[in-house]
Amino acid sequence: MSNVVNYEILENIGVISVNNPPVNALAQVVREGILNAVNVAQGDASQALVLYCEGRTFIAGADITEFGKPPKEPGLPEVLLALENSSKPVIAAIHGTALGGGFEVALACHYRCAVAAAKVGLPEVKLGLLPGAGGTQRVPRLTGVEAALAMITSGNPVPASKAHAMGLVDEIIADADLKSGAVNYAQELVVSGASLKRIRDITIDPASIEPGFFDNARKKLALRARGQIAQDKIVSCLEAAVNLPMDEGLKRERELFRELLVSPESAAMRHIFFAERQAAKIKDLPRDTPVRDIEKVAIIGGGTMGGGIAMCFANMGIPVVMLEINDEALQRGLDIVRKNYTITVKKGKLPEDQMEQRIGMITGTTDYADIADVDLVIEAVFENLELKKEIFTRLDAVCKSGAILATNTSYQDVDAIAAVTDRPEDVLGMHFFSPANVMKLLEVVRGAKTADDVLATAMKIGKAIGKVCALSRVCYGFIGNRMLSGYGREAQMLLLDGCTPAQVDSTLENFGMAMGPLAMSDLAGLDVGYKARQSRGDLSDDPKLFRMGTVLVEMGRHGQKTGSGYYQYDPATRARNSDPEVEALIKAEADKLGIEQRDISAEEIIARCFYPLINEAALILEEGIAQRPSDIDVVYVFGYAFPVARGGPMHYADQIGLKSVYDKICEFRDRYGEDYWKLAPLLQKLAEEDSTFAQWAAENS
Ligand code: 3H9
Repeated sequence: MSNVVNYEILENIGVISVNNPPVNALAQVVREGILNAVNVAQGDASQALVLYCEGRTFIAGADITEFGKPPKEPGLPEVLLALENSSKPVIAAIHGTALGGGFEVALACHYRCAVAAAKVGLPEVKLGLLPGAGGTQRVPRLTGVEAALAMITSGNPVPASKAHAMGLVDEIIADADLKSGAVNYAQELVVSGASLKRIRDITIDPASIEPGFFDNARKKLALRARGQIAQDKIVSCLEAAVNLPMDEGLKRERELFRELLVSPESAAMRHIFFAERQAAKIKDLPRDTPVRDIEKVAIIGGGTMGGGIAMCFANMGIPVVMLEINDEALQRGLDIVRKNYTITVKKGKLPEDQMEQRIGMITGTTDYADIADVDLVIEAVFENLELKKEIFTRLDAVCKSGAILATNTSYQDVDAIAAVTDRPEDVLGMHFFSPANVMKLLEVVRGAKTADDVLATAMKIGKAIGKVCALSRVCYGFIGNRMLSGYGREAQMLLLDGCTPAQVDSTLENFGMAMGPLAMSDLAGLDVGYKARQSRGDLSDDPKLFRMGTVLVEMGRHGQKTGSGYYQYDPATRARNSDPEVEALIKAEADKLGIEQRDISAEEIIARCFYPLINEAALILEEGIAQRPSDIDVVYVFGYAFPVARGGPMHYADQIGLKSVYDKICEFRDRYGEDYWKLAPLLQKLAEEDSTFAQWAAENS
């Protein structure tokens, strides 16, 4: 037997132990090892079998790195069949996270026991897949179809206690040592003469399903998970679980799993899975770079951003001091935090006592002396470089030696901020995205002098508070906002060229964006962009540039907050409606500028809006601002709601082909001029070599 899977007999129980770090994924050697062990156990003295995993977790799923490669025997279904058909009861002993194929292994066993801290789940949908080894057939037989639908289409893991209540887990093991606890449980089952409980023997009565249930589910999912084709196929599998015998249901599930496995959506989502983990690694920092302890945090500024950041730490039980300029502003900040938590409680996502506990983690002050002992300060005041410099001068004077001083700036020069301190090595950017307690992305901005342990600490604490971290060097807007500039510009230019706001937004929403750029500007406030443009000296004075955004603000149409912007908003429901007045206004502005309006295709809208992102990203890579193309994808998927099923702008560009992106940009350059469409040399080079960003990354890793 391989070292990866061991088999031993403890008293009268055969114990199969899997040891395939880091997460015991079901690589070929694991599948083969389990199959062999089950076969051996059929002829030995054991009276029951326990399937147990060493290390931090039970099997966390199929080995995703094997997807797309030629399949190797034995396949997972064969292993599951052997477990299910064992003549002796098999008990899965779960700790950590039993996920995907790992949980499907457990479901093929006759019993499942788990430690209280364990979680079980079928997260395949997050990889653009569906559970391909019986999950869609066995879970509904235990939980009922509705609960199974919720579990499989969300992909979210379920804690052991809930799984127990749902019937997915038979026993919670209280022993500190799971292995011996599971062996004891197995012995109890043997003594009681427990039967071979096979989930396949349960049938679901089709009459128990309300008419229209599956159609309604499909409609809801199409809205919630735009562009994610796996959702619809999961519904089909559940229908099969209700209407077909088990083996036919399994066959249907397998067919649909295979279709998804070769889909571009799943390739994109698997790309993002690995990209997210890769982004957390800093190329020139060894994995064992020391980190500083973060036990107390200060947030400077109690606005929406500061309040959201404070919540991220409070949620993890890390005490936070919020510092504001005066008592009134401080109270406002603390009130924002309470309001946000109250909304979460009302949605049923947080028990009230936990809300009070979390709010209790956040104290307030107006005195810098009160933050002298914190380990990390995050400044989150408004975007004014002089103000930020003033704050960092004060922080330098008051904070203890070794404290990390971070700015949450979205645009400003982190090096200029660091330079006002006597400890630029302790300074970096930690750029959260609004609302900070919700958005997953954290751009960690490395200053010219930022120390290695400061960076490593920021990455670690970012992960601890549930963020996906990506590293950026210093430039105006860092990775994300720097790229965004061309996207917003073209969305507005398209209006002058003949599009309506609804046409631009709905095209990009059909592409998969959660919200189109013009509706998004209305949400953020058109005055925000207007003010930001006024403070920039480097923008061209071309009257076409950001024309409609400027005109609307000057008319008092600031977006949702004034009830109108690019759209009109229903005061009661906030629903957006096209506004003929805006459409006439756009036409009038185009006339004034001598622009002949024309019909514009969806294809052009997509290219005009997204290709500037791709071109700017190529510059960002060449300049070394981002470490890798996949980091840029992570920034866009987690910070800007770029559709995960497209894999981020760089993966998307590789899929369409860089030559085709390049040719289109050349066409736009010839039509609109080099000021707006200046080709990135890296994009040109890769296009001419018929290469991809992924290939470039592999050569430059
Ligand atoms: C499936 O099961 C299909 C079946 O239905 C049907 C089959 C027929 N494979 O996340 P971490 C690596 S689909 C290969 O940082 P954590 C990961 O890349 C699968 N590698 O740790 C990283 O590598 P590195 C369904 C994997 O503690 C390292 O392990 N299952 C896999 O924060 C540590 O990962 C899932 O989707 C894998 N399955 O979180 C579960 N999983 O160190 C996916 C991880 O080189 N996994 N790696 O960067 C997870 O959600 C998290 O990894 C987990 C641990 C919660 C388990």
